[in-house]
Amino acid sequence: MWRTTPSTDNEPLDLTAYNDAEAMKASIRNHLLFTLAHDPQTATKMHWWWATCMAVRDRALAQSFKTMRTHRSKNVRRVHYLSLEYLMGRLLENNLRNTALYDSAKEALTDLGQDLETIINREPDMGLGNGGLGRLAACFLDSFSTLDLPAVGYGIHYEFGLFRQEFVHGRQVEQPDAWTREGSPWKITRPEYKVEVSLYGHVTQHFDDYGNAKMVWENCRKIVGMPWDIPIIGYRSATVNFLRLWESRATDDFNLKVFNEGSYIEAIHDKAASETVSKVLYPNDATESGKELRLVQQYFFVACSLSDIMRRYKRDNQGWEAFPDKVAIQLNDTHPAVAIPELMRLLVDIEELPWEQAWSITQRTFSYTNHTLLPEALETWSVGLFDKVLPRHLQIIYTINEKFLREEVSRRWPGDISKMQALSIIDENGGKRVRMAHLSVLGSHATNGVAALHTRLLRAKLFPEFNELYPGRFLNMTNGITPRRWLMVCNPELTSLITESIGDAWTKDASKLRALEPFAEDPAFQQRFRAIKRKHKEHLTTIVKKLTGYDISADAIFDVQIKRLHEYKRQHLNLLHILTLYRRLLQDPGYDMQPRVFLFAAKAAPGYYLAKNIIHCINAVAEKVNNDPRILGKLKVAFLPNYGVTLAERIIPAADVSEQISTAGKEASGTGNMKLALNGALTVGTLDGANVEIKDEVGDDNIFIFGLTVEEVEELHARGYNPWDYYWNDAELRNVIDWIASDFFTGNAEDFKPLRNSLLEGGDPFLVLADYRAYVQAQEKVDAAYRDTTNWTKMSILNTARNGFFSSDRTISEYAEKIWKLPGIRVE
Ligand code: HBZ
Repeated sequence: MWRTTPSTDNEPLDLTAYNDAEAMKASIRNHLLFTLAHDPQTATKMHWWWATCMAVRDRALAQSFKTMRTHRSKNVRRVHYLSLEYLMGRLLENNLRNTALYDSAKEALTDLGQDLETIINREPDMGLGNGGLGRLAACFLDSFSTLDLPAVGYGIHYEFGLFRQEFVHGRQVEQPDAWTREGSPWKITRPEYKVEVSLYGHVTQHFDDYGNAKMVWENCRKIVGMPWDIPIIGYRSATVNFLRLWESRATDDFNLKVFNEGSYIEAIHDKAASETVSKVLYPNDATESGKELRLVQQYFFVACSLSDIMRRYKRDNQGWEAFPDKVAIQLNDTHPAVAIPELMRLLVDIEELPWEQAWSITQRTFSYTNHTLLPEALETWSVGLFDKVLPRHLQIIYTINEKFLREEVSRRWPGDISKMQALSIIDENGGKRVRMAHLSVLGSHATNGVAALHTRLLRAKLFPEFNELYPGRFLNMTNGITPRRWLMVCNPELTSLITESIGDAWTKDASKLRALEPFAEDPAFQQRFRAIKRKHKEHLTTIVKKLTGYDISADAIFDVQIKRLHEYKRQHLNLLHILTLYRRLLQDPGYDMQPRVFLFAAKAAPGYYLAKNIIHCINAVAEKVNNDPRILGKLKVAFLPNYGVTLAERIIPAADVSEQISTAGKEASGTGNMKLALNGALTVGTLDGANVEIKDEVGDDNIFIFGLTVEEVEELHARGYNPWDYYWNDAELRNVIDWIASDFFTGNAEDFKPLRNSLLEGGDPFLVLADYRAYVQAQEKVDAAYRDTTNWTKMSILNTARNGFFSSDRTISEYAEKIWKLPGIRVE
């Protein structure tokens, strides 16, 4: 019988004996009846989903208590991952597979007259992120627990995650994503750990009895951070860590105010304003908008998290000098960088440590990951806005900067004003702004890039002066993805084939996938590998039909580009190639090409006009191409709406070709490139981001590389790039560009003028025209290669075998060893 209490009151809860189908069944039934108050007869799929999640959650919590006891009794060092975004996707299947409860849950539900797969598909995606950066954070959480590392993830409990995307006449329309409207069985509120946060107000200098000056931040507005915890279950590991998400609430004195002053309406208004802070995720994945609410969000979550970290530290330790020995804090880009002046404020103003000691503690505590080189994506805040929202923090930043310029920069480069300007945290060019990247490099002991090429450019182009000053501070940590979600969960069939062939050691050490290499030319293995791909392609055809109404054939090459929509990612280069094929087919119906389906999925930032124009154009081309009987179904195009983690899990195992075609030097790493290659898709890519390392791993014969290199891009810009040269020198290119600007696709020649103009009059900032011919040629090689089925399958298998390096377990092990100095801790 299923019991909910431990046998002895003070023993750690042990539910490992309750993992069979019978126990799971009892557990699911009990939760349905007594947690959800539903009779199995009237329960909906939503209730069954909740009950199943709760049954898994019970077991995870039992393990989390053991984890907490172990960590606390050993007073362990922990890493605290600060990220404004976590793109978690669905959790039930992942948690079932990680805990090995999948089969018993399936059997239990079948006994209860339910179907596990249907229940799994009932879960809404937890989409609290924009793209790669947020998904990386989610993969890292999986690796923390899997590797038994003591870790806490901190973030914001957004009420609305990334918008839901719909198409209306081919144009993107945004709808709110109320992911938590029905609550979530995974999140547990912890009111006992709520935190009060101050904002706005002003700073005054006070003097104590001895005449010592002290800065006091007063007349602040207060809000409360309420924590929600989500258990993070690793793969076959005993460690269950937590992701702690802060929700903003009004302070308790709001109630007093209502009662005392009779200002009911004003009080309710203030309450609503407080609760706005965690309301919605900002949907920009590159350009920074500089909005006040965004800065408030950043500070709110940082202040809550640091207060929580310090509470835990004080509980188990004495004195501040040992703080960096127990606490490592990783900043996921500059979004949480205000943590640096916040820790300084807490140590200097509240704990009354001397400045120099506080600064040393701060630098030893933080490390910072940079995710972009794009100048428009580097976060800066106007000094005026900063002063209004966080006046004391601005003072602290000024002090940090003055000391740095005086004690370090002018000592190293006496009298060199240009070095001062290059290094200063404050950008003085046209309205003073705080450069968050400079603050992050300065306030931490390590700054890392996310792929080898990106880190090289970080040192050479973005932070050359910092690199001269602190040569050891810049490290590379090539990104990775969790092989649990991106192979075991999304492709269980391939998972079984691999394990059957080489054993299961690869699930914890993905580099062991190399053992598959000898199977690459084995006809029996090849045949099974192909059958699995085929099955996923067939499944995807039904999804495409449902989402777009288009019929596609699983016989065609599935060529996919799935990522945020941005000019630097060059979805429009892909589009020019599609139009090239379309024209060739119209001019010569016998044109010999392998049937191909081009699949896109991408959200555009709501204010990014050109990105939305590109979406509209791809949809218009799809509508024309898919309904044109003249091309005999050789070409199909579909733009799948509302890209997210779950849709990615369906597309990736079905892909033959992976489009990774950013302008060299612009994509920091990419992680979709890794997911697709791991599932056997062949990459068509530029030498950008982690593509370079994927090429090194899989070998030149198993990837299609094309286009300008970073150096060539630089030279071209230096010579003076003129897209018109390419336009006039390449008739086929000219024809497809002119076609875009004709009335052929929508009946209105104005519709795609913005796109056309960006490529010509607009100067083509991302060199689409310069790379066009090389790209078309690379695609011709893909077409030819696909005709040799045996060799294609071999290449595909080698991609699976040789992508183990890109496991987030490897990435996190490197962070733990080189940056955090964080040992794993065995939990019973
Ligand atoms: O981070 C991405 C990079 O573009 C990609 O190359 C890399 O693989 C990935 C993980 O390192 N960056 C983002 O996804 N960035 C954002 O989503 C973002 C979100 C909010 C912002 C700015 C950027 O204000």
